Amino acid sequence: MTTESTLVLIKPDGVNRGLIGDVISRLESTGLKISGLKLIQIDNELAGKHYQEHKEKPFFGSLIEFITSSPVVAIVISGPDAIKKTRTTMGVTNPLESEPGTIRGDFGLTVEKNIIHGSANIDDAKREISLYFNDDEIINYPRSIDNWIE
Ligand code: IDP
Ligand code: MG
Repeated sequence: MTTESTLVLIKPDGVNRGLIGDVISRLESTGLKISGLKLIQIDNELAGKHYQEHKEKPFFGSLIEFITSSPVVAIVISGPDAIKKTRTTMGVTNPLESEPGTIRGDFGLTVEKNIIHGSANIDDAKREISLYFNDDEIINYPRSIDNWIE
């Protein structure tokens, strides 16, 4: 078990469909901790940096258009194995293949508009968190329940 941090985005479809609360509630109820949170309008430059690994993909243009189409909620989630636990809670990329009970499985229909982003690994998490948050926007604080989840 390693304590780590991951970047979550509630994508434009999640924000516009009124799912911010549901998504945050599911992540919070795992026991993971919110250590950074903001509403942000992603511009083309930030979108390109965020999705740099997909630059050559046929869906890249559409993905950039989608992720810049409205504000998103950016969240830093921290705790034991936060990266893997967040990905498991999200479901897989395609909501059609995501199990019921996962965020994408319960709320999504199409592979592009799949509600939520979560960093894939520790290097991506560090890089992505620094794209969205300054150091002083991330707060490490103890919760009285921490002893019950770690
Ligand atoms: P992930 O979000 O599960 O890590 P990635 O493969 O990293 O999935 O893709 C990033 C995002 O790009 C996906 O969440 C989805 O919004 C979009 N995407 C991935 N594959 C496709 C596709 O085949 N068509 C359209 N959009 C896609
Ligand atoms: Mg990914």
